Amino acid sequence: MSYKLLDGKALSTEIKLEIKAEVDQLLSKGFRAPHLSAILVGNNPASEAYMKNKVRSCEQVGFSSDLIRRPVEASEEEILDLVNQLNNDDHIDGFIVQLPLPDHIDDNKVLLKIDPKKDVDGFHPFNFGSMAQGLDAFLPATPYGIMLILERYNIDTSGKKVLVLGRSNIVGTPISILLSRKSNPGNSTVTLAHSRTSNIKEICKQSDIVISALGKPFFITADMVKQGAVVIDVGINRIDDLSKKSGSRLVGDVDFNGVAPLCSYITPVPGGVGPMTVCSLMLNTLKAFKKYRMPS
Ligand code: BQF
Repeated sequence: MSYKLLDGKALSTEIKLEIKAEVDQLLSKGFRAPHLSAILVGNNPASEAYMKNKVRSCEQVGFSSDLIRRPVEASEEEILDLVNQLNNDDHIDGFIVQLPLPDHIDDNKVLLKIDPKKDVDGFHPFNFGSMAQGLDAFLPATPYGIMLILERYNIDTSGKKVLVLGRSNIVGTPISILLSRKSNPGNSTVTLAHSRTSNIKEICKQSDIVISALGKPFFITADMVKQGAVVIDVGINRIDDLSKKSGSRLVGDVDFNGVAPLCSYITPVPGGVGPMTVCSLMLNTLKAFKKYRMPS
């Protein structure tokens, strides 16, 4: 039937223009531009692509930024020292450590070392806890992006049955918390499903809103989706496609062609949640600047 696309690409462009206008205002008042730094360890091709998106978005909104590269052999101690330096650098409003880190470096140890005031990815347990209690916090970028999509498209979440697939600290767990809260978007009845959940198909078929963050291409098929459902596809999976020059293409967790005709709203991949994730990082950086760098 006729579904509406939740166009994250267009929405992120719109929000980035709003951020740019705010940055121009700051500059005209004599403030410096907000600054985002990023640490990239190694040269994982997906991470390189994500970093490019982030640096380009900084340019679009008028932030200054810098990408700090370390070789894949960098020691954990070296990265912890670097985090400490960025924590203490007054010219940096926020910074991120691009994940995944090489196996010999403990992600959690590094994330714990980030000053929560500069933690614009919202991964520090302090920000996670503040978010869970409904206090002011940096929201993790992907859940924040999903909330923005729901808000700007006026999707009613109150009293709705939401199914979240995947329980990562970065996506599944926080979005399930945010949508459970007494807020708008929010006030949903949330089910958090994962690899040990039985009857996923049945639960999915009864859900008004499905948010998939599994990383399994074509996992959500038409037989699992209720007529009129809202489907948010967080998956970013590269699959072989010999019809493409590159030999591959990106797909989500959802069999888009089969599922979309059943939906009231659905996000595409690419161009859905992904661009909103990057946009949310810009919003968090602006927030860090305003909250901790401006006189109140
Ligand atoms: C799009 C990410 C998994 C693990 C680590 C636009 C991005 C992706 C897709 C992007 C992601 C995913 C990022 C599209 C950043 C989102 O057009 O569909 C932008 O750059 N993302 C990341 O930094 O680390 C990840 C996913």
